[in-house]
Amino acid sequence: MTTPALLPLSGRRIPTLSPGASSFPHHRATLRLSEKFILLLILSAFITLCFGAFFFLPDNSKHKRFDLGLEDVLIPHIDSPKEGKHASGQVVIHGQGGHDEHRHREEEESLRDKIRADHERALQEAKEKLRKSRDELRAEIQTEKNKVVEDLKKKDPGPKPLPPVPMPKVVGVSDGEPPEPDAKEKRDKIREMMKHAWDSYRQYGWGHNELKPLAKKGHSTNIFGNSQLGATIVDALDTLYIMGLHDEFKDGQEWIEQNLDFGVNAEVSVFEVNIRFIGGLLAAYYLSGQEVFKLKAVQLAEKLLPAFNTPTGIPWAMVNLKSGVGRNWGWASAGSSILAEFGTLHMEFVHLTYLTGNPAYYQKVMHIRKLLAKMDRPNGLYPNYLNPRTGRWGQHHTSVGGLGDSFYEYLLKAWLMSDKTDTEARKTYDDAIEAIERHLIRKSNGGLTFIGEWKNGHLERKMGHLACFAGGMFALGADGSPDDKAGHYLQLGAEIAHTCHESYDRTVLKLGPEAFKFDSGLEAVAVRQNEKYYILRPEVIETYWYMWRFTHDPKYRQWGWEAAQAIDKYCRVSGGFSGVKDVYSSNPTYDDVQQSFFLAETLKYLYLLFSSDDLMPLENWVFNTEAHPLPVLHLGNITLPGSEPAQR
Ligand code: DMJ
Repeated sequence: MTTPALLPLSGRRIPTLSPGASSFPHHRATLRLSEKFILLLILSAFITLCFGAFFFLPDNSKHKRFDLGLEDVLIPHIDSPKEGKHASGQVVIHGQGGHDEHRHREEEESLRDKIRADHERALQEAKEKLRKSRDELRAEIQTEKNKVVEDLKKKDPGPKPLPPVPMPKVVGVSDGEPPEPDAKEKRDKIREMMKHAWDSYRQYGWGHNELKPLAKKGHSTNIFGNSQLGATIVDALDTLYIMGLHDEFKDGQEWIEQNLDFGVNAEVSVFEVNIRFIGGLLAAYYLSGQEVFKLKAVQLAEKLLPAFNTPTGIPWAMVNLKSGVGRNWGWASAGSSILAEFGTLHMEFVHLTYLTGNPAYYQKVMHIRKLLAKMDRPNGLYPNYLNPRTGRWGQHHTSVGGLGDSFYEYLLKAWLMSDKTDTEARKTYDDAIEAIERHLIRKSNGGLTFIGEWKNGHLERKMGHLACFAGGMFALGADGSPDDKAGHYLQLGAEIAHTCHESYDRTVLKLGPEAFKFDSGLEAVAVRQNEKYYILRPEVIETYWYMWRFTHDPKYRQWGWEAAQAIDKYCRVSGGFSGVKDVYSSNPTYDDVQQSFFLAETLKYLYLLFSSDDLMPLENWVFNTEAHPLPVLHLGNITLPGSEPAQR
């Protein structure tokens, strides 16, 4: 399960060889080598002895035989000054007679002396070797072996070190202590909640993906392929760092160094692993500067690449980390891939290309963008399903909530993350939002702005908790929107924040349901039992935070605090925090899952809401859809490798 640890060595990185692991092939090579060495030794001694014996034969016979051989092979035949073929077929050079003959004799003599001296020296060396004791010989062989191992190490320095890239300026990783004592107190409380969530996981679920806070044991779901990848550790790292929980951060880092292995036979969700693991590891790397996070992110990213081997280059939803075999969710329309899944890779993949110099990541996401740009869009809307074999849309269902949400988010964030140079992404975002506003956003009879869902030509007046993130997205995208509509989009963000707050406020627990309706006299309330749950989701609090940053309207802190109190009151148990099954019941039952995104997102957004704005300023950081902050890449006139015409 362990991977070779990397240690710095004079500016480069080479693997430390663990015994019996990566050193094994070298060991085999040296064994073969020592056998060869002994054979060679014996052979050279034998040959030398033969030659030696030959030289010590009586002079006459020795000279005669030698002359014959040399003449036949080396000495030019003297006949004519031209080169030509002898009757025997040998190539001969014809010379001039007596003087030459004398010179040849001298040359022959000196050559003979040289050969004799060489052979005598070789014989002497062989004799000395044979005089050496076994131990001396062994020691010599060992020295030779070590030399070979060293040479091999030099030739094979293990995993290719990543190219040095300028670390983007990481601004705003400050303490962020708010000047208002009241905000400080609330922030301390959020930090305490994070401690409780982390400590509980540490105690009962360490190494598992998530925690069952009531059963007090590990938990996992199919998005992680039922393998123990420590999702909560990876997802929580940057929150711990931002909150200054450095011992806990170190604990997490140690687990990752020693245990996080992606060579497992696990079928994982490409999207979830990208946003939680790659996003989490990259953010931890940028915040802490610890190389291990970057290396793990790259190792994992390599495992995801086979998912793109489809006829269209639209990735499969799932991939087996070991075999690289991909497939789609059984429930997805007509074997389709999901818009919010294949459309939520851009931020992380651009950073991967930036950090590794490998153009593959950038090219994969740009290929997806190009392919989507060429497709017809019903009413300008993007359906949630796209078949990766045929390249055709599946069911015409459009949503800014589940299945669609972060696709739109990443168009905007691609532009922001590129220091606003990726204008293609911005234009695609603007066009998509315009169509969404025209076809999906409505006002309820009670005056609440909501985002419905488009299903086969019909607007469903239902909004999911997931769609509540869009309030923050509209506010974040306000600046830079076309036709001077910045004020309009900030207002739209505020209206969505208000509606989502209503969905919380109209429940018994003051926590929002999974989905709520604006139909038949209903205003922001859930109807079906299976829509009444709250699973510690972040989207409403996320929107409060963005709205706070852009307006500093104190109501957003107030609303955030209401949610924090409700979570602490109704979701907190002795073994962590749990989701609840019915937010309209005063006596709710627990779902017994502490989701990893509770630590990655919900608590992070709450903490930032009560911090000063100089902690993670939005000019320098862009939060991925799992709230993992990635720095804006001020690439200037540097082009990313692969930014030439995209290929697959
Ligand atoms: C998170 O994993 C991400 O925010 C994702 O984009 C949507 N759902 C969950 C949280 O609800």
